[in-house]
Amino acid sequence: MHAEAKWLKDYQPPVFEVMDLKLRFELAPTSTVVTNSLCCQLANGQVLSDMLLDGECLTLVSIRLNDQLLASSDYRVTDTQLIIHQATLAQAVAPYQLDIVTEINPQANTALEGLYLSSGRFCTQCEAEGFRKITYFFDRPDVLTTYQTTVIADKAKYPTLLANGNLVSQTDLPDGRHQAVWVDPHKKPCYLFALVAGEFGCLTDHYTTAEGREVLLEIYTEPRHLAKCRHAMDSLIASMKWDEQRFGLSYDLDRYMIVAVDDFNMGAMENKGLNVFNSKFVLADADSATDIDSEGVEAVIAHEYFHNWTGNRVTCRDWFQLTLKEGLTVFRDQEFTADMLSAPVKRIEDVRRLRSHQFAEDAGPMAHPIQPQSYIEMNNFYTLTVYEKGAEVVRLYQTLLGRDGFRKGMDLYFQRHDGQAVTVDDFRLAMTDANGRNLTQMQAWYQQAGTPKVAVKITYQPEQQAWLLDFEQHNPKAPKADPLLIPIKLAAFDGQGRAWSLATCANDDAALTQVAGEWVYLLTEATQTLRVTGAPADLVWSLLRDFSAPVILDYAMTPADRLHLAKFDTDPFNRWEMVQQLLLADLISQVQQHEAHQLDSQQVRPAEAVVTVLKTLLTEAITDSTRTDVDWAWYGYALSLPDIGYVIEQFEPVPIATLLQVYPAYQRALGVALADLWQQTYHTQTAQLSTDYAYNAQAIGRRLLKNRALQAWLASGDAAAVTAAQAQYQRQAHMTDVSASLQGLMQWHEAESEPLMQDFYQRWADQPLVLDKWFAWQAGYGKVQGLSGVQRLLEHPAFSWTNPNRVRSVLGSFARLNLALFHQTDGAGYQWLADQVLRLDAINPQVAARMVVPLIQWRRYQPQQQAQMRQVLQDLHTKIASKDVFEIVSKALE
Ligand code: 0A1
Ligand code: ZN
Repeated sequence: MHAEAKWLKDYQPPVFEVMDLKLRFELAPTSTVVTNSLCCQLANGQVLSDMLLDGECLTLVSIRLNDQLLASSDYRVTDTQLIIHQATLAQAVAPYQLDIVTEINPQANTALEGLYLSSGRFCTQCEAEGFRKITYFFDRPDVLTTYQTTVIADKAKYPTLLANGNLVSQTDLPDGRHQAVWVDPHKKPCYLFALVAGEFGCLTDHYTTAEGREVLLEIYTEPRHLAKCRHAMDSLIASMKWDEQRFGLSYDLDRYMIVAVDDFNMGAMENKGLNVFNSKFVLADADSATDIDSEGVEAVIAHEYFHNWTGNRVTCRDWFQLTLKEGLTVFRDQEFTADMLSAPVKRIEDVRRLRSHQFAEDAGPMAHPIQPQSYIEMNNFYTLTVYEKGAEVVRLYQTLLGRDGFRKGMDLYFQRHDGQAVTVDDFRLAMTDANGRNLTQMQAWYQQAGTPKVAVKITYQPEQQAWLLDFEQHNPKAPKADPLLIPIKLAAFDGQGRAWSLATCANDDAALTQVAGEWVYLLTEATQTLRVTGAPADLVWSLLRDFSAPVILDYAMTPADRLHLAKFDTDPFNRWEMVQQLLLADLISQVQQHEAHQLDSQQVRPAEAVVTVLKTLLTEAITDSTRTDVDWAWYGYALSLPDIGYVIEQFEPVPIATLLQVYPAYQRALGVALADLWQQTYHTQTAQLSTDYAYNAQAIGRRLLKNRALQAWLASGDAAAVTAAQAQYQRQAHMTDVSASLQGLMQWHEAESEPLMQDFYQRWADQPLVLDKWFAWQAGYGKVQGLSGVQRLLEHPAFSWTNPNRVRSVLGSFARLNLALFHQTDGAGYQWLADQVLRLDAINPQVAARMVVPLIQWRRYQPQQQAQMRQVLQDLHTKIASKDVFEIVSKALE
């Protein structure tokens, strides 16, 4: 296969400017007719040339130019373009009025890009380049125009007809059809276009903006799911209010619509005034959704809403700027969730995810800067790097400038660029100019792939009472790259655990500044030393507090210092971090000993220091269990092992077979060592939780800690834990508890989980989102039946290759969680996944490209796994049809 890459350096501004676009859809499942009336002229300073309109999988019916039917010699059609010859245009008078009629087949569209059907309902997905599968157009984000959309369909089958903007008319037509006309007054790029038609129920509410605009809020879903939309609506209202309070940003149309569909490639899409969502991020009630699901709904609803300003009002010049809207919008949704629930816990969750997944991406063959330089398939670049690392880079501005300075920068950004398609440099300049700060060095964060490392050495000179903190930054993926601007938030605590004020030290280092009451040391050079004089000898340094930059801190702390900070640090993030580092160091050392044959799995057990810390935490949690001012989720996370994904990253090469023995053995031993305390924590937290479900930080935190304790107690093998988990399942209090009991049993007592899993299936067979869990748990934790058990899931009548959520729940969970089967020694796990990717590629390349990712890390493993994975990838490379999978597999084999 041959596929061309697109490069940022080749960017050219558009030749034509579009003044207006009118679209008319006559909807029918296998043959929808699209009439596109577009009015355009040469853009400023451009000279006439051929007009190139993007279009794929379209059947051209006719083209008129200024009302004259064009002959086939006036234009040319390729697989990807409609080209109207310069000579044809030269004979016409500008502005050019083009009327293009095409036909498409939504029912055959299993790639779910463009116009497609989800459970008989029409919907669209245009980002990144899906609009070209709907009609011929300039499918690029820097061509903005106003849209009028007329939707015509059978009224009985498709009673609801929606498009962007405001509804201007709705009329009945002959033959049982009806039509709706929508007008979006805001200029937008075509990736924000949306259309929806079908049978829906609708939950409505209202919001009055700070500017006094009355906004109608509507959530559309399958009628039977209407009762599950309340949480999404509350989240939307909270987001609208938050954006006004924090950023002074109000909504700008009279209507805000959200539509939930079951078949969707990603989480959701911020189309102007008409968001289309994967139903997973809309539907949630206590019975059917876990706390994590509900938090996901709240965050994604907010994320899409926030895009209205960061993405829609100010959009991207080209797709290389994707992080301009995504990094910024993820940062905004993170800040929102922090304000809604618990800020430290949200930070911990985000950093865990970043380290377990984004760091791996940044260390593997798909590593790219947050502003990539090239791509073959843009859809492959909706990555953790662009989104999550991008959000960390936006956070750096706030860390450097403070909240007020950041807000000033945002205000200037909107003042300058509202209605424009801009670049990440424009964002940086707005931050720079609003604050009078030179932020040129921030540019490097956009240009380097790889996770930077910051090595720290700390020494004390008693004669001078001076502390020397030596910092050295380097990026293994970009060894020659310029140094980055890295803010290190820091503090120090004395022997009694009292915070030592850096203000009292004699210090004239300009790189040490105070931002919003926190000390920040700015790294700008490859090596730098901070000298702090007049300070006592017993200080323990707390570095990179609140994870102030997305780097790997290489700092060999003593276990005693870690324990000291775990106890006294005033930054909850770093207190958590210290416990995690103790656990991680212990785990790594046991894996190494096992590799060196100094230890077998039976002998794996946590070090005394680890047991002591966890014991202290558990005892606190038990003693304080009635208190209502405690962040219980913090305890839940502090008492959890580092993700296996993060542990895997600590090794090169990864001794996967050993790791897969040691990690569960360690979990088991930790369960045994503290079994009584896990049990008591479980019971004391259960006693504090009301049987009624409440969605707030306290209750969520208590459930998280309680279920973490159940997990650990189950791992201990104690029969009483099994009974407790079974009883928790039988109580059916809410999905958070049901899910925790089943997952715990499946992981540690698979045989006992079986009757409950059957019961679960009976209860939930008609609820796709809940059934996804049933598939995911078996694919992720089922071991007894080996690979054939996973294969059987694909043959289950409820499995569907065309539903991305279902596919992810089996293939995704298998490769991410069922590591023992995925890495089984004969390599059959790799082969199985590759076979499924190949099959999926013919149906939905975008999702197939995501599913292949676990295989591309092959170079990180030991020779046997390397050879097996490489073989499987090479084989796939020769067979694959889509450029989506091709790009990823090619990069992996480079
Ligand atoms: N812009 C959306 C995510 C999204 C991206 C690509 C899609 O299709 C390829 C769909 C949705 C967001 O950030 O929410
Ligand atoms: Zn987004």
